[in-house]
Amino acid sequence: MSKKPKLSKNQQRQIAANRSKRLNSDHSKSDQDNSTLGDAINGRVVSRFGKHAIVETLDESRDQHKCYIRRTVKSVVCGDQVVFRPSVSSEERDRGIVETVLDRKSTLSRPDYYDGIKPIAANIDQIIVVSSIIPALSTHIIDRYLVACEHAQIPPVVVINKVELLTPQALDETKATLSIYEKIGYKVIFASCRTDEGLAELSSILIDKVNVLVGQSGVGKSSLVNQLLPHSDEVVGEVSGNSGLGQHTTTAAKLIPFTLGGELIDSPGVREFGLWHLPVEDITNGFVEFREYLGGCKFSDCKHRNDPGCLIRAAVEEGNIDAERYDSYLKIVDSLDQNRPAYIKE
Ligand SMILES: Nc1nc2c(ncn2[C@@H]2O[C@H](COP(=O)(O)OP(=O)(O)O)[C@@H](O)[C@H]2O)c(=O)[nH]1
Ligand SMILES: [Mg+2]
Ligand SMILES: [Zn+2]
Repeated sequence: MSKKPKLSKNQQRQIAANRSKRLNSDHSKSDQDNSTLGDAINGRVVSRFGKHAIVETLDESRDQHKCYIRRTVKSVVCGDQVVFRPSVSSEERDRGIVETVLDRKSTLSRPDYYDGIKPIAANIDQIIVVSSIIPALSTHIIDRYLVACEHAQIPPVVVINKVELLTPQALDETKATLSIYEKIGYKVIFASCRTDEGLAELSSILIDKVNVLVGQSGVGKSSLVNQLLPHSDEVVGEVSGNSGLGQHTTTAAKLIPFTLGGELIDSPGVREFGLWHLPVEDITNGFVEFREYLGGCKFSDCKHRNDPGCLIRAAVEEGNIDAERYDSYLKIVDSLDQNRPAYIKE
């Protein structure tokens, strides 16, 4: 049960109205005198905070401009492709302005108590799902992230970190367990920040892509970023603040180039992106190996449990769908009902 008070529809509407009134009232600077603005050009948002965005030009120079955001622009997030007018004034307080946001090819979102589902980053090419041997390897948690990636339609890669802690025999067993992911089309990389195992392979798949790293606290995300970006100074061993529902993440998402190529979008909000706000059908679709059977069950509202004529269940029994993945699926569906906030209908 959520500890948050339940608000009525009317109360929620009132809060949203008050909020947007407040946001619009102190926006006078965002429509500053046009004489300090240059011609409109294309750019990309590399950082987003408060009423500002840092926009980088797309040419070799990659000049960065601090910009306000035009009132008519609904949302701007890190990774967005935008049209903006840079400031041509020498006054530090003058800013450029983001005029429009181009269509996103992918969006990472998170639930927000007042605003519903809120985008947190855009145009991500690949999600690195990090898991580790210690505290404990959980394929169920990997499955949850994979579903979220499938839903966002962003290809994931699975990284298992801290493998130097395993005996050769235990490593073989772990590889056998995880071969199920390779069978259904996911790449799995076994890595160690201690021995550098797998890091060259990981580096090579990041090149030319905008990446995010997700995974539970303690699996080694910051350690991996430090290996891939030696000057990044990520704090290792730090548990990121609980930026749960309704609380705003204070650390801005930012886009950082990797030393060997490719880029990383990082922020606590991005790292914690999850799937509890999804409807059941999206969970089902998020299990890629289920897809070929969907629509074929005897009953159109099949829950894929003990329903007669269920093709998913039959595929599990025949060994065509991995039983652990199927259990994982049921567990995720069961967990949804407990976590779904009042404003999202099933
Ligand atoms: N044994 C071992 N420990 C690691 C490895 N990578 C990270 N750690 C340790 O795991 C802990 C959590 O790492 P951190 O990078 O902060 O994880 P994050 O919470 O995902 O950012 C720290 O004590 C790291 O030193 C690894 O490859 N092997
Ligand atoms: Mg960390
Ligand atoms: Zn079914």
